[in-house]
Amino acid sequence: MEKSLVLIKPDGVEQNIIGKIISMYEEANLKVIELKMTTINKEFAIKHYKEHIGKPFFEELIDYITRGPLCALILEGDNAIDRIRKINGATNPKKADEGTIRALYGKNSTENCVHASDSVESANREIELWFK
Ligand code: 3AN
Repeated sequence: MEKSLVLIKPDGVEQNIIGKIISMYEEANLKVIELKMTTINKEFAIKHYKEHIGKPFFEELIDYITRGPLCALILEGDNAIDRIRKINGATNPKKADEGTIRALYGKNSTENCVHASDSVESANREIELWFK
């Protein structure tokens, strides 16, 4: 069993689609094992997105992720990390496969509704950061 840190980011919360998004994971047999609503500050956001420091979209990304409440979850299941990223779809919603969360609800490459860990190492780091 694998665990992944998932965020329903502020644009997802603003659209009132937390339930719809969680249903898509549950229908794929992924289990919610932790869940909380929280608003993060810039210092925490920089820790979460530290691999993107210096990229052209970094400031915009930090402003966006701190602008309001988000929903943080730990999901668990077989091959959870890869399967969740498939359910989420490509970073750019215009390139995301039909039926994925980002294709359905994402606005652009910054405001793309959801985050999910991209490896076992980042899942361990992100779970420690968000839930310890
Ligand atoms: P993903 O969330 O698909 O793994 P990452 O880890 O490359 O994407 O990027 C983290 C976040 O940074 C994305 N979810 C998105 O909000 C933002 N982002 C990534 N690439 C871009 C880009 N080219 N322009 C604007 N924002 C971006």
